[in-house]
Amino acid sequence: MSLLSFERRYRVRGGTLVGGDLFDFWLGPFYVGFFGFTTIFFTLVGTGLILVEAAAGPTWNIWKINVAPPAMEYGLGFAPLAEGGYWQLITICAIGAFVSWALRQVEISRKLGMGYHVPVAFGTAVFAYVSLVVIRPVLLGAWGHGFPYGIFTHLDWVSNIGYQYLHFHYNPAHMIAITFFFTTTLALSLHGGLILSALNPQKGERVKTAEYEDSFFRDFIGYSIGELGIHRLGLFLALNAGFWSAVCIVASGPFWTKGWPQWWDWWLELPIWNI
Ligand code: UQ2
Repeated sequence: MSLLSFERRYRVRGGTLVGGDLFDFWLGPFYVGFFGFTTIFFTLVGTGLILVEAAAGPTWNIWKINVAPPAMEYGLGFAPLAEGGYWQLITICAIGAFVSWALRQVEISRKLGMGYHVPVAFGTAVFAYVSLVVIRPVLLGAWGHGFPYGIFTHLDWVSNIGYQYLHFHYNPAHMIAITFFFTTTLALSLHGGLILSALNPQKGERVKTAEYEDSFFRDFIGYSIGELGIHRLGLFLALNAGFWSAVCIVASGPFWTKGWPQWWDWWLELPIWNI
């Protein structure tokens, strides 16, 4: 079945969460849906607000443009536009666009009778962002704890928060997150390498089957995780990378205020050292 005839066959009505049949149509290759509209709406408004704030700011240098969150004094209230209000509206638009994008994935999954793995995966990345600009600021009592929207300024923010906890690499959840990020790249490089080695042969060579892929890893390390298994592992590793990133930053402040090196004092305080 060619791709076009497949798409015609599976471009079915229904599966919408909101709006019934009203938004249930395609624009060229794109499914629209209610959440297609809300995605476009929030994206245009949010991007427009960034441009408005940039126009009021001191520079058009792309590296230096900055949209700062409100000062701590505003707590969890609304700030005047030029004093963090733009940041607040832009954050609302960003979350609106990201959540709309995820719900559009849900509608397409329902339409096709597929699992929700894609929106769950994307939702984990959205959760990591929301933990930085909503969950942690709310737990700390001020929107000023959110990170600034600027290329250099968000790097400065990360650096400053790191130093605030003396040595962020001692944060155990940060360690776990990094380990998952690195293991994700290991798994994807193994998988990508294996698939290309089998399915993209030299001119005149035959494409190799899944048995070759299994045999490679059985010969190599005595174990093959399998065609389905490698994708389960990849999703597991990637979701955990995002999840533990969220945990490590929400822990910093709301649940731990000292330097992260001191967290490890529990080891020195174990009663066994007093024997
Ligand atoms: C595999 C397999 C694949 C793969 C890969 C493996 C046929 C096409 C990459 C090998 C992966 C293993 C053994 C797991 C490694 C574990 C970690 C934590 C990185 O067996 O089956 O399918 O792509």
